[in-house]
Amino acid sequence: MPDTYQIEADAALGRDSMTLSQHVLQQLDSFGPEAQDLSAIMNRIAFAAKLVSRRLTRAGLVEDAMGFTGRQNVQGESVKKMDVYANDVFITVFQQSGLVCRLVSEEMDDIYHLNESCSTSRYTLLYDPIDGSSNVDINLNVGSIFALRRQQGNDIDQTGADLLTPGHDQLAAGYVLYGPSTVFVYSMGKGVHAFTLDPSLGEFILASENIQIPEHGSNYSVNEGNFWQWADPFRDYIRYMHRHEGYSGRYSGALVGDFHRILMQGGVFLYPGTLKKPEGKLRLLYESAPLAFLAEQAGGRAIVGDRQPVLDVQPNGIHMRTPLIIGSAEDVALVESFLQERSLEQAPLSTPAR
Ligand code: P6P
Repeated sequence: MPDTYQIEADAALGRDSMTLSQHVLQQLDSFGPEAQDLSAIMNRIAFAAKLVSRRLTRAGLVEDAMGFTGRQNVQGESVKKMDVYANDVFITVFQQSGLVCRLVSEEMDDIYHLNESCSTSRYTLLYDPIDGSSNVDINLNVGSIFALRRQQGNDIDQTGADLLTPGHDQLAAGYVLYGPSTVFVYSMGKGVHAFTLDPSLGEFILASENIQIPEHGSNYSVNEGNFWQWADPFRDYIRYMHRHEGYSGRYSGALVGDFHRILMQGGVFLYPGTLKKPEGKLRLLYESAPLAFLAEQAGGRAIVGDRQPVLDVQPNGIHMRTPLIIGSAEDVALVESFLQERSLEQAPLSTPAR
């Protein structure tokens, strides 16, 4: 009978040896060429995350790492130096890899073709290289968000029209949270799994498997500074939060950190449409849809302002925005009830009373 030390040592080795690439192969239950490619792609994303994490850790020490570039991106947002660095990292780690043919990034107006890989790869990576970059200069958490899609057809005209399909078509999705530790969360449609970067190994080590969002949580995460710009159902919902015990407002200004809290503790994150931006602020293809994929894989929900599931939305462009309500099933349903309430009031009288 092995002694306790041996059992604990074996458990530690077992845990420490479950790296991201091994986990992906285990998830795919295959060692075939496609599984190897997907494992290599996830490993490349993880390598990009390590480079970004290292830069963020040193940002206060490295000349010219923080602050603004003076440019605006396709979103009309001021571009931070860290946005540019992180975007360049993702391009660099996939160049000459043969793994990904096309890149779609918040920081690039158009699809970026890695032509040297397009003859061998059928994959497109869509990503927000640094989400929440306003937090970079004040050393608060930021993240990267990604989605992987398989190319449909040959995209001869290079318009990427095949990418404009609902989020159900995503092959994989995930994010990296750059916080006190760097956490890599992903799903390939078989549950949501989290890995923590062990700097001593330079590896992402499995931390949690098959994460489930609690059915309900006390957190509601929204920028209440936009209250005056919201439609009445959202104002009524926030008033309900204020008047009922058991709710806590938590909002970091960085979607990845706010969503990770919801994933682990439950609750709901909202970014409704506003008077200025009725379509909302968050981008569908590389922010809302990847997180919606994860939320549904973890037993939660994600809808847009008109109660449509995020994953059903038909994109009209690679930088399309949608409102986002995402989190625990019960807490999303509570927001939804206010949307239904309002639509019932506006509905014809024949609608049955609730
Ligand atoms: P606001 C960051 O710019 C971001 O895209 C998300 O990470 C975040 O949730 C949101 O915008 C914050 O926007 O309008 O509340 O500052």
